Amino acid sequence: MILRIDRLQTELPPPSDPDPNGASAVQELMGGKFGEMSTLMNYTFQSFNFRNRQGARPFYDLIANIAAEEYGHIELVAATINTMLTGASGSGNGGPPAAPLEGVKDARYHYHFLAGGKGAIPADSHGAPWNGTYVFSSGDLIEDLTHNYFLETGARSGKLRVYEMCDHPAARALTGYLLVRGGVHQLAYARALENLTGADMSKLFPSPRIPTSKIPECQPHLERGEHLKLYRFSPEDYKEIVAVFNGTHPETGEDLTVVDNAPEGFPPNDLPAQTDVFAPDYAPEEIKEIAQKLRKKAGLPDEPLGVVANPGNGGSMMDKVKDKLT
Ligand code: MN3
Repeated sequence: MILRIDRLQTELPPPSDPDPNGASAVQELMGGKFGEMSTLMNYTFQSFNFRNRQGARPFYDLIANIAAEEYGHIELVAATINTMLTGASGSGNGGPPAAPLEGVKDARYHYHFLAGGKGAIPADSHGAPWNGTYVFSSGDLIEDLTHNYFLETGARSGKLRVYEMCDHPAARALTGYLLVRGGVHQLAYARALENLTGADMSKLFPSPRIPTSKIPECQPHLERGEHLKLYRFSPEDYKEIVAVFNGTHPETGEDLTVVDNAPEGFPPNDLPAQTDVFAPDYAPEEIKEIAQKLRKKAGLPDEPLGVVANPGNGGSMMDKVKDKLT
């Protein structure tokens, strides 16, 4: 089972200038063949289907645990897309006969507005839905690990290309972080294969050659050693990862470590209501009132118990968001 923590794995900036076309490029990192839904579901199904777990425990623990981190990656990609869409289309006022969505008529990804409430969807940068054929779970451990190594290779190439296409601060923060973490996962699968077969994957296939040391948005993560750590996303389980994820980083020579907890994480930004798409309603104040009454009845304090990066700011943030398109 999965234990859920209401934090993001890395800090994202609050909404600034909306960038709906940039958000459509970021969709590739969500539902593209090499996106985060693919890494999540590949490792999830491989762990579900893993036979003779006790006999191969360190490898099972490694795959199952990386799957848990990938759940947090799809969450980050969604938060980035939603941030970039906040304020896109303009005023947010009025229903028919006004046309509050006219400002995004020429945006290249209408699903964000027509199918969703300026929210991420499980599809790629062209709107093709993510699909289960992207999952490779053969049952053969070496085959699966080799697939995973190259999946992480393709995933990191994709992140770099989105970085090169989008200079929106949220897209840059996302890709800077994911490039570093994808490097750890690529390395983890390389170490697993090396232990099983003797093949030194990072020497045989030194790809992709992404100079994270030259990417400014990677620096804070490198300084905190995020390129060396594999987190254990479970209070009690998956303790045998240490048997595989050890030794030194092939590029820097620093020691690899397993951290005995999930990362502390960062509170998400509370993104403001977008009334032109009825998200979460055409009159969000009414829902807020109902929630407040229910909260009171349940004996909860007046202030919401959830933690967000910008308490009390979700409603007024729209004022600060400039509209790029109209
Ligand atoms: Mn990932």
